[in-house]
Amino acid sequence: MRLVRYAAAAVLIVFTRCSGVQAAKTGVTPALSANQVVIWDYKFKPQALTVPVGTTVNWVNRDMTPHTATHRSFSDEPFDSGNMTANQEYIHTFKKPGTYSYLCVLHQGMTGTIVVQ
Ligand SMILES: [Cu+2]
Repeated sequence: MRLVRYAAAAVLIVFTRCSGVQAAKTGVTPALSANQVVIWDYKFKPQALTVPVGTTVNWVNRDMTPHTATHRSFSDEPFDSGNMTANQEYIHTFKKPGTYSYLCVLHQGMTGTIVVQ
């Protein structure tokens, strides 16, 4: 009887550990809201986003590392989030149609595009 209880406890522990691993795997990518760019693992997700004129786009940094979303321009609407620390957000409202390429000034391989129609 004592042995059966021990075995049942062992099975429960193994089961709990396995389901814990599965939860961690499915929880890797943070959920995206409409008109939101999530910064995750040194990438802008989605990398390209198309929105109508007048849309407010929200960036949120889910990395522990600071990042920026920066579009420097004299010809259309420049924007610059400045350094976003972990979980910090930045918003910009796009008033003119165009293709806005942007990057993280701290990691210049991190690039994204907002297409405003
Ligand atoms: Cu960065």
